[in-house]
Amino acid sequence: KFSRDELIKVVSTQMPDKRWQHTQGVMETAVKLAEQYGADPVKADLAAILHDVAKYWPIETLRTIISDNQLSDDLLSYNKQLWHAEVGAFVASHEYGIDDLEILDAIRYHTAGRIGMTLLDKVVCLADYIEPGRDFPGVNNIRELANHSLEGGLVAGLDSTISLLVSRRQIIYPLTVLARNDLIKQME
Ligand code: DGI
Ligand code: FE
Ligand code: FE
Ligand code: FE
Repeated sequence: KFSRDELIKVVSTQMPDKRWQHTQGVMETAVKLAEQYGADPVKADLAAILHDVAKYWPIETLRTIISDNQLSDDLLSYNKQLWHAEVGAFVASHEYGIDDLEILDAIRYHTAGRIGMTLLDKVVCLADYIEPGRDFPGVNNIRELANHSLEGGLVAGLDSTISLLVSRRQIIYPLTVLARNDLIKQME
């Protein structure tokens, strides 16, 4: 079992400095959102530390881990950028001894989202959009919405991703659309 400090060490050494800075931003933001919206800040911190652990692994390594371990292999038919989340949850469990399913799910669904996102899923996914280092068109609007509504901020984040994919005529992973629709229903 890894201590928090050990996790920080092993995660930060498998990514470029810039990505580690992003991760630190997600840690800080996820803890704040957890405190504001009633999720567990300790779990939010751990999920944030690990969420992008596999982001810079070779794409063929990600593919092999997903297919050899019967992970959600429908992902393999969709954008490669989705794969690091599934593999991140797998290594958190199998390499780093994380046995808390809530933490593992928050890592697993931090990119795609899912139907019935838990409080912790929402906190980590939204923190990933709005951490202080993020700078994309519309990010300030999402930050503002996040001050008032966890679901509202997250829908705006997913909308920005979906719009970007549409504008590039890229395939959208269906679960992302289902996650977005489900969050809107929760807000009604
Ligand atoms: O890993 P990060 O860059 O911090 O953020 P992320 O895990 O949310 O990133 C993923 C990228 O995945 C994002 O720039 C958009 C891209 N992507 C490609 N297809 C999809 C997708 N994201 C979602 N949510 N759904 C897709 O179908
Ligand atoms: Fe990610
Ligand atoms: Fe991230
Ligand atoms: Fe406001």
